[in-house]
Order: sequence, then C-alpha cells, then structure tokens
Amino acid sequence: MKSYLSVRFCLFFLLLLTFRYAAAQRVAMNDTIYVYANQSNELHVLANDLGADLSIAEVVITLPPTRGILETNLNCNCLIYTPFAGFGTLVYEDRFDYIFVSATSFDQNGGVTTAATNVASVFLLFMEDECDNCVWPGDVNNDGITNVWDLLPIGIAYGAYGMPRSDTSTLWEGHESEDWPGAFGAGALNHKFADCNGDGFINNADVAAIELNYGLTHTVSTIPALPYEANNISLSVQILNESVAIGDTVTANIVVNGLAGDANLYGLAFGINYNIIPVAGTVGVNFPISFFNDGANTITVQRVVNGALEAAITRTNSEFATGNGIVGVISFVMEDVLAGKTTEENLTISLTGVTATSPTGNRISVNTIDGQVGLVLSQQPKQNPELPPFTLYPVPASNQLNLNTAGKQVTAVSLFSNQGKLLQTIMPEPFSPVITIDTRLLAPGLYLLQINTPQGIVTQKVPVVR
Ligand SMILES: [Ca+2]
Ligand SMILES: [Ca+2]
Repeated sequence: MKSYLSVRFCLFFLLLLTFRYAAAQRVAMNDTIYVYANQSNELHVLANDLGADLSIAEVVITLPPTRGILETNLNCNCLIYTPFAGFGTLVYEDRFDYIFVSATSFDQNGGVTTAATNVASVFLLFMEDECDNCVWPGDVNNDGITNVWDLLPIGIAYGAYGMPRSDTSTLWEGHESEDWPGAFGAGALNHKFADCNGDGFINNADVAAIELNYGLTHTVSTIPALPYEANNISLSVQILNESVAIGDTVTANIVVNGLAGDANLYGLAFGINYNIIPVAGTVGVNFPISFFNDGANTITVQRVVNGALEAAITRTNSEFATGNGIVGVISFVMEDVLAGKTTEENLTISLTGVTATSPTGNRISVNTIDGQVGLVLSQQPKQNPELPPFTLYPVPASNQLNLNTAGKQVTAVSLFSNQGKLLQTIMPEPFSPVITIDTRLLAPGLYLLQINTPQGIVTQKVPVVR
C-alpha cells in the first residue's frame, strides 16, 4: 500500500498535464440571445460552449458589435451588452464574433503559447419590453434557460388545463399568455409556463418544447423559487466497473434510498460530471422499470451539455412513488484523451444540481453520494506503426510549421515539448490539405507533433531553430 501511494504522489505532475490536455478541448458555439433596449444585458455565451472551466477572461472578440457596447464581466463570467439608443426602434439586431484564447500554456523556457479556438457568432435580437410575463416555450420554471430541470413542473401540473394562447408556436421567443388559475408553490410561478405549446393543456406534448429549445436562454428579472421541505432521501452513484481504462464502457447506477425506511419521490433532475472526457455520443442514462418508474406514469428528458449529462424523470399521476433502489443507469465510453500519460487516479462521477420534487410542488432535500473507481491509463498512445509519416516543412521550423495531409483525414494536431508537455492543440477543418502551426513563440529545441487520424496516432519530431 505504501509503494502504491508513493507512486501516486510521484505522478502528480503527469496528472497536471492530463488536466491541461482536457482543458484544451474547447469549442465555442454560436448563440442567439434576446436583449432588452435601454439597459445592460448579461450574455452567458459560455453556457453552450464545450470545455472545462471556461473563463470569460479567455474570450476575445474578433468582430465587435456595431449597435452597442460589449464589456467583459468576471463576476458573472459573462459579457455585458448595452445597446445604443435607437435599438428596438430603428434597428432590431446586432452581432459579434468571439474565440477562446488561452495564455496559460508555457513552453519550457517560459514562452507563452496561445491556442485559439474556432470563431463563434453571437446574434442579438431585440426583445419586446412588454414581454416580461411571456411564456418562453421550454423554460417551464422561468429561470432563463431551457433544460432538464424544466421537466419537473410539467410533472407536477400534469393534466392541468387553462386558457390557450392565441398562438400555438413553440418558436424560441416570448409568447404573450394570460395567467392561469393554478400556480406552482405559493404563486411564484404560474401554471401557464408549463403549457409550452400553448394548447391549453399540460401534458406530454409540452415536453417536446424542452427538447426543441434545449440550452436556449433569455433574460429574466427574477427566478421563481419552489417551496422546500425536508424529506431525507439519498441519491448515490455506484460505478459497476472494478476499474476503468481508456476505451472502456463505464456503467454506473443511480440509486435512491430513504434515510429512514422507504424514499418518497415524485420528480428528479440532476447533472452528472466526470473528471475524464467521454466519447461524444456515447453518454446516456436509462431509466429502468423500478419503484419510481412504472413505465406508464413517467416522462423523461436527457441531454449532454459540454460533455456532461443532464437528465430528468418525473411522475405524472400526482402521487409519490415509495421505495428504494436503482432509478437510473448511466453509461459512457471513456475517450482516448489521456494517451501517452502514465499515472493512477480515480474516475469520479459527481452529481450536480440535484433537484427532487413532491407531487404538491415542493423541493425535497437530498443527500448526494458521488461514485469513484480506479482509473487505469494506457502506457502508450495508440500509435499506429502502419501509418506512413506526414510531410512537414520547413524542417527545421522557424516561424511556422506546415503539415501536408496528402488528402488524409487529420482530426487533431497536438504539439508537445520534448518533455511531453502539451503546448498547443489544433482541430483542423475536415480534410484540410495543409495544417499550419505557428512556432514563433517557441524556444529553439526539439518538439513532438502528435497527429491524430481515424486510423491511429502518428508522432513526429520537429526541430525549431531561430
Ligand atoms: Ca428553465
Ligand atoms: Ca400544452
């Protein structure tokens, strides 16, 4: 045990490299945001971007807006947009572009390497002032974003009916709607917000708007809070794998227990985070038949956001489900992002944003227990000796290095120092004929270029001279 711990400790440095590599996987995504005239608007442009620990400080505006002022705000980790006079009366839209630029990578001589991402565009559209009390189809809890947590109020008010809207569109914009007689928790949130499609009924058809408008945001002045009650249930993640290696399918149970006897539960929404990067498209949760899911009186939504899973399930029959046991099964494939690193660490699956509800619309207190299992990293990257080397020029490199792909597909190019420290990762356009790497900030010396292709990885040495 003693030597195991000392090996772990000694390899802490390599772990840092691992996290740096993970942090480099960032993609900026386009946004469409409705903004008010004559006031400042918070723009949470990072909300749908891919990558861990995204900071607004690393966002660089490459095309500024022309009809307002844009400022960076570290407190909200967002941008603040203030439109000029005339916005909303003379002009109704604006636009700007941004990229991520990280200045946190250093070469072994202290030189800074910047790694820029793709360009994302943000489209700003005027929002009518009088739409403060409008229904945004999918944002059922009216907190400004559509996500799995919006499923819970639909379960609570399932089967309720009220005044239909004049329109039955689920387009992402504010829809005028009269208040219904019913409301969630002390009137903080009117039932009309759960009638996403405006047909006057709260049912399955309204869940489609959550799927349709998932992740979209709008500005809200106050977020309604549901009343809270102690209920004493626990939610734990139990990983079934004895250990996890790159490429393995990880399976974990989500287990509900009552702290004293059976658990009483009506709706459940949660996020799942992990300290590895799963293979895109492999993350999901199943809700098997259980005390909670009888297969008839439940609705569910799930989505992967920034590589992390968000999921919700709620009953629809206005009655608690009572019992203990597995309510969900998560699975994903661990990606080959840690290739080349040799270390030992635990895979941790954490529950985030856990919200449980009662049939009457109260939030229930939940104790959460994360899952952990040993992580076995491969000794070597999946080098493919069958692949011929790529042509690099000029060699040695000075200001830039060009990689001739010769028509072959290259998915990523990573530059490492000779000590194995990741300095830069480029995600080229599919089938780019030439990929260019800026080497101006690199100290003279030998570097390693790791070229990822669908057929495997090729690593080539690159000398840089001045
Ligand atoms: Ca919402
Ligand atoms: Ca409806």
